[in-house]
Amino acid sequence: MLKLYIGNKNYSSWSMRPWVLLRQAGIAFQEVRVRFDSFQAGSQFKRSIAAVSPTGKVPVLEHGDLRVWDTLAIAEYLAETHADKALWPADPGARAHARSLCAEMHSGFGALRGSCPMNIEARLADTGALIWRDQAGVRANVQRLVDMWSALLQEHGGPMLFGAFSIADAYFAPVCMRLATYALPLPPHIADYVRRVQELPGVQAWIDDALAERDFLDFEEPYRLRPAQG
Ligand SMILES: N[C@@H](CCC(=O)N[C@@H](CS)C(=O)NCC(=O)O)C(=O)O
Repeated sequence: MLKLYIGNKNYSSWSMRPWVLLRQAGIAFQEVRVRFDSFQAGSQFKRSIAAVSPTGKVPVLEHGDLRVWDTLAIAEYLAETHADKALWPADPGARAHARSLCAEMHSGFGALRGSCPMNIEARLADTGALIWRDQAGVRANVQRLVDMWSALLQEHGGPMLFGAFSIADAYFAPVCMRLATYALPLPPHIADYVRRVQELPGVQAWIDDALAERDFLDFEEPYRLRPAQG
């Protein structure tokens, strides 16, 4: 049985990607949640994760004696071991394109990631409006997403980036959550894609768990003093 080590579902954008991929593809796995804490050396999180990964980070996939860390490596391992699930697009050109996007996500979008950390439970439209007004880097990152997604949705006809759901959509699922939380301005066809991603059963299951978590962590909260009511 595959085992996936993840962090808090409300906050851990990297954990969300392989979890959504596994769930959406219908691959059975066991989830092991390692609660976030300060990330200081010697913290409970670091001690727990040190037992399974040399990086001290989540996600980590365990398959028997094998451990795979880093999201892209996990996605590639799942694609290789579950060829029947077509996790990458079938066409080699489309597959190379999808890999480029995931690599770009992995190493890029620093302004959006830095200024708009994932926080599924929060509603931060006013904060998002200030970020949008003041941060050209965030506006440029969102424009890149709009250009990239528009071209793919047009080329492949939707509903997902390469037609059917693929690793690329799992990769951008946490980005969709950020765009929604901070209510960043989007053209209607891109807002529709964001909504479709949020409505995928695998994403919905993650969101439901994140909302049920109720684990407010100050160090993950640059914009809030307390959790949402209710
Ligand atoms: N490149 C890594 C990034 C993993 C990562 O940064 N994970 C965060 C949680 S979302 C983490 O474990 N942070 C702990 C730390 O920074 O000490 C991947 O793709 O998996």
